[in-house]
Amino acid sequence: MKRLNFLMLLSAAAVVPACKPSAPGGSAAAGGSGRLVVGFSQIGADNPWRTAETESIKSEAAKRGIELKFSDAQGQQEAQISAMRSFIAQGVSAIILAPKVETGWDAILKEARDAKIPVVLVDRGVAVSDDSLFTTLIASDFVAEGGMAGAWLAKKTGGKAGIIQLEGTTGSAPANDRRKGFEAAMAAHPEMKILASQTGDFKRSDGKNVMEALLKAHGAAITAVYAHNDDMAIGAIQALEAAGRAPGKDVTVVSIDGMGFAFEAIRDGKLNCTVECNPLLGPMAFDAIAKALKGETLPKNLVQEDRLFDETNAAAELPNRKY
Ligand code: GYE
Repeated sequence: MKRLNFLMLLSAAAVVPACKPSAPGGSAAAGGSGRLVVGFSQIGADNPWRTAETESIKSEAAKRGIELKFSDAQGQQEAQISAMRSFIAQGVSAIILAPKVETGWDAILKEARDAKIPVVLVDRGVAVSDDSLFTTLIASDFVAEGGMAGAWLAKKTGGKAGIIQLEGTTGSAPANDRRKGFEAAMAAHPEMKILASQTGDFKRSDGKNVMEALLKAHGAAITAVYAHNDDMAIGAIQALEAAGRAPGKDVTVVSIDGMGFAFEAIRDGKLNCTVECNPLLGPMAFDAIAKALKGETLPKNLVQEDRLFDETNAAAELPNRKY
């Protein structure tokens, strides 16, 4: 199967310049070697989930003999836009974009479309006026993830809790939708109260700092933490322990991502539940690019299926974790 994809891409590389005259130079010109050239604009490297995604895309490109132009925007949307503009100017055959936030992409996506360069979105969606501005989005259903976390927490706490919600990066699709899904699940439980909801920017250190401040403000009323990713949950666990609380026992902690270290925290009794969100999107991203370059129309959303893990099933899964 891998071999087949590789051959498909090679033949796509050979025909692209001929059927896409307006793509500046096509793949052969951009690479100078006849290899397919793809640009990847990544948000940054601020947590292990994102690093796992970057690795997956880099290693899949290498496996398929594709030249990957990689740009790390260090958390800046403007830098992502500049990287995309540079990929377009260099005449790449396709672009992979992991968009930091949902809004502000219309103009640059239009530039890519005008240059006939397909853009595959990975891991986060965008809010654009016209969905022909991108080829496809390969991501999890974040509303469903938040809903799964919320339903699990309601069951675990018997429908009664004082909750701190640690949100992801403000304006990002996973923060918006994980909040939406969780809050919809809470709406059915009048005694599940969200005491405070604050961003920890998907970072462990921010999760810890925010949790420290919220522990001072809400003290013993806090009986649960819902973190939009595992890193912030680990930061919150550290803050809870420093404040003399027992995360996993007197404070129920639920998060999202399903990283290996979250499984270890479940094993250690400090984290109660994690909802998986797969970062290994390289194979699907390059399959999508191969199809797009052959002129196939792809579904707008290729949804990843996510599972939930807690003390009942995490130990059996831990040895199989790939990220
Ligand atoms: O949950 C988080 C990362 O966009 C799905 O971003 C991704 C999220 C992931 O920073 O850990």
